[in-house]
Amino acid sequence: MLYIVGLGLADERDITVKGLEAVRASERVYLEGYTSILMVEQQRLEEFYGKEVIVAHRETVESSSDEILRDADRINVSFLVVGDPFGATTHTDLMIRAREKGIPVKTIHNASIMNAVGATGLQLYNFGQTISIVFFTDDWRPDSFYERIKENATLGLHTLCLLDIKVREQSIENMMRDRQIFEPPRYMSVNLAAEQLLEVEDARQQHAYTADTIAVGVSRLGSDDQIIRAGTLAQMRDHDFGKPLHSLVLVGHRLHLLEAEILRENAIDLDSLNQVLKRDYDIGE
Ligand SMILES: *[C@@H]1O[C@H](CO)[C@@H](O)[C@H](O)[C@H]1NC(C)=O
Ligand SMILES: CC(=O)N[C@H]1CO[C@H](CO)[C@@H](O)[C@@H]1O
Ligand SMILES: CC(=O)N[C@H]1CO[C@H](CO)[C@@H](O)[C@@H]1O
Repeated sequence: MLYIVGLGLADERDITVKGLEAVRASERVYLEGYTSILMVEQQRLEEFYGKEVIVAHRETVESSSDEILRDADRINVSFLVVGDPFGATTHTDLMIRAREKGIPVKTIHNASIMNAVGATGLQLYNFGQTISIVFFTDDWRPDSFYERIKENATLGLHTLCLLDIKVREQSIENMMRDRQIFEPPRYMSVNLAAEQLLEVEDARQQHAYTADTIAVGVSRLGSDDQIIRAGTLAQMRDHDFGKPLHSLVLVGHRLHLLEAEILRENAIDLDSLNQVLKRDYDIGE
């Protein structure tokens, strides 16, 4: 059996009981090390699970799926995924390869940012499409998310923005020389995401959002030191959210009374938030 196991959001103890049983019954345990990061060391996972954990980087999952699936028609292999297996990236590729080899696959879910974002007090039913924001470079500033935010905004829906993570990036020089030397990991902050969003709005000028659009910045969701703060996009650009991982929600203009109440509770600055709520948002029952 190939078990694809969601690990939850924060630490080694977020795994479900079912997930832990699968891991303990597996001969080999892989940890997907690229779509996201867990806030704990690999060693703590190994101690808690009582198993060696092999980190599978992007290269490994794509080029060594044979190795990952080796003998899984006879033994159990677990593939651990931070968050939920079907959170941001799906693992369809690995599932298809397993199926081709006649290996049964079982998925064990756990929390991911896609549902944990409900901790902001915004109702999951009122979210539109999720978008990803990547680090802009001098000559690569992809902004296709803009159209999708605009659609959300038209319907008054909230938009979850997943922020870029760069791990195991190689410099051009190291890549050309085929040296396995990697740059330090980078995690996009709420500050940078807000800045890039505002830059795109400045360029497009179609009012999908403005510096006054209300947003909720979150960091380390699911951990003991999580931060959830609401304010305008301009405030998101400056407020300190501390260590990674960060995510951002753009708040749609149709708000339930209770959603507005929790935004106020989490306000960076209550007066300015109230002003914008009153002026730009439709608060209903
Ligand atoms: C695979 O896992 C299942 C359930 O977790 C267990 O019953 C079974 O004995 C395991 N198979 C092997 C070969 O370890
Ligand atoms: C969504 C989900 O299944 N979350 C579970 C993740 O695991 C923890 C602990 O094992 C559970 O408490 C959550 O309910
Ligand atoms: C195009 C559109 O509907 N834009 C709306 C997006 O949401 C803001 C509030 O966040 C509204 O003021 C805009 O009219």
